[in-house]
Amino acid sequence: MTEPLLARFTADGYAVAHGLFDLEEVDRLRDHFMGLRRRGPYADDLAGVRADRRDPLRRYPRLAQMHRWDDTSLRWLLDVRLRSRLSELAGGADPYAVQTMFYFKPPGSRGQALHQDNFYLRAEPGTCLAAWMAVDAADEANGCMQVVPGSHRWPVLCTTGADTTVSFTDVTVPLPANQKVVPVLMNAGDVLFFNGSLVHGSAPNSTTDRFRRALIGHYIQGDARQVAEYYHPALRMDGTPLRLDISEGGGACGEWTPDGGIVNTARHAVTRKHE
Ligand SMILES: O=C(O)CCC(=O)C(=O)O
Repeated sequence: MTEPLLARFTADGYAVAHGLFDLEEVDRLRDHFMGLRRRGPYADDLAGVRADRRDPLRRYPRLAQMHRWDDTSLRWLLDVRLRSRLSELAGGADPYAVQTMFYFKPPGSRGQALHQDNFYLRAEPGTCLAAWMAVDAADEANGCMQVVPGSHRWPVLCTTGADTTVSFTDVTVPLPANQKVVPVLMNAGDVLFFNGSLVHGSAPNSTTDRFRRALIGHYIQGDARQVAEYYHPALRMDGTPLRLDISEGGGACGEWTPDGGIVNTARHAVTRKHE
């Protein structure tokens, strides 16, 4: 791993490994998942809340947990290039793999409101990590990832309602006034690694002709002893399953104070699967 990747991840809570997968490989993966989508539906598909008949996500719902039945997804989730970077970013120990997702994000589709992944995964102690691979070039027009640098130092925040005209999920996190949210521009084959507390999401795909596909792996740090039920069984990075405890919902969450601080006062609702 290059020192700058770890340094950026530590400072900002995210970092991009450029060109980690080559374009031929990404082309094959894109064809593979488009083929799976045509052959679907599958148990963990998600079009999102309030998807009316014209919503492009009705035709292209997100795939999830494909590694449980698709060998290509499993091999990608455990790929040595991801493994080596993830273990460096997690402090030297291999993480455990708990989720795959494929977002198609066709032209005209909604994005995903700002959120923190560990709100859903409830990995404890420690947190979760994501590897988000661009399958198409991603920019602001087609709804690239947006992140809040440094928010990995925040606790898991109490959620509020999201604007479902621009988000296929219905919860978001409130941000302090003037908080910077930055777009992450990526080429196909680049991988964005980010911490489970990092606030992130994406705006709609406002193009008429460009998909913004992404293949995503979620992991939990190797010292985690529990994770929400949806993510069981966790896998070691050699593919063998391991038993962890089930995290229950209802933990404390942070709220902003008027002077810009955070207090842990409220309690989360029950654990939900990652949306
Ligand atoms: O790809 C997106 O638009 C959002 C993905 C995301 O939030 C995630 O992988 O946790």
